Amino acid sequence: MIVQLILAILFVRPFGPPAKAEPTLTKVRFDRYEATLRVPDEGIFAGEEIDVEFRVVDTTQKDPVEDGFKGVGGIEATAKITMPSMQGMPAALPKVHREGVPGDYGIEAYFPHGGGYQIDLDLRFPSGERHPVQFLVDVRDERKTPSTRREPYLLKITGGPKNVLAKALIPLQMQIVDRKTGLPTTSFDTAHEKKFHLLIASKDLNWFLHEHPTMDAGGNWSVPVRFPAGGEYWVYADVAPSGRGSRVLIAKYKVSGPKPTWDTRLLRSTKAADGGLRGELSTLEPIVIGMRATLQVKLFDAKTGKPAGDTVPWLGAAGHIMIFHRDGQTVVHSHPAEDKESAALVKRGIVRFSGRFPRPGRYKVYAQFDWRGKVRTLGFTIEVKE
Ligand SMILES: [Cu+2]
Repeated sequence: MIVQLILAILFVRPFGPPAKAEPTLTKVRFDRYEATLRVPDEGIFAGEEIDVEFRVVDTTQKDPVEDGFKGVGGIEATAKITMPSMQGMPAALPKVHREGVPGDYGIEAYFPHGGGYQIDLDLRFPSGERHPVQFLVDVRDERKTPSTRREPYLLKITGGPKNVLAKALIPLQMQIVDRKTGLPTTSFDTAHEKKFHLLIASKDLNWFLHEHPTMDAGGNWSVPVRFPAGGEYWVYADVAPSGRGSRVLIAKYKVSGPKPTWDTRLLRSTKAADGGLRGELSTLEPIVIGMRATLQVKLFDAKTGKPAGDTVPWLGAAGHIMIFHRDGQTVVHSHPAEDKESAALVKRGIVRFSGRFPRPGRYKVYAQFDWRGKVRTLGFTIEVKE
């Protein structure tokens, strides 16, 4: 036992388990058929609408023209896109259309961020046969060239006084606009018990707010907000328009008034406290850009110094973590690890999250926990190296 422990310390500590790569599966055989997902050579990028093609062939029939098997035309298909590593994330139900060549089909997909996705297809053949098919794809992080990025939705801050003053309580009014129609979206899926998670951060990222606005029938979202100082703010809408999957939309907002009184430098810090709850942030393995990594927050009662194992679930999870790159425009999606081991650790004051860092640089990490009747917010700053 002791030997094992020493070995574990010796071997696990210095190297750590490798960051997690995502499995891929793009060719599936079923019955006498074969379905192939055609991932472009350059890969699939997050934050772009893309037509992902797949082909279904009958392996008992040779195609005399095309060097291969005969395509199966006339299939009616529905698709569902999910992320196995993020159980709470609403599924996207993209349209599937037939291409000109029999056997070729296209999925009108959109992947909100990099990582491993599962595509489930329900194929209904003209013969009456019905086959479920599952693909696994690894989606690359967003490319930097803005021209190629076309998020189909837009966060529009609509109402409120023209000149917003710091420290005044104002109704922040927003719409999620469908770029194609120019109209506000009125139907959303629920993620972590809410349809709209509103995150606001000062431009320096050191002030942070997490709220849940309410919507009227016309798609107008509203929430009272008190901005603490003059300056620029990032407004993030974490929403899932019905059937279109989860995404984070970003807008900028300007507030007039005196400058912040807080330290606006983004200094590295892995320790934080709020309302008597103290937290320490660490990573279980060295962070590799673009790979899944585990973040761990150890919680303590600041008064006694003892582990705080008495946090309770909030919005359907043991804790929530929001991570922003210094540029304010790169938001890292992270969710609590959802295995038995993790649940047992929470009782010992240890909460683990799975996250993926797309770029090197400094990141602000906000972890929130429901502890002794209140939501506590712990702000950390970490550096991710190339
Ligand atoms: Cu929320």
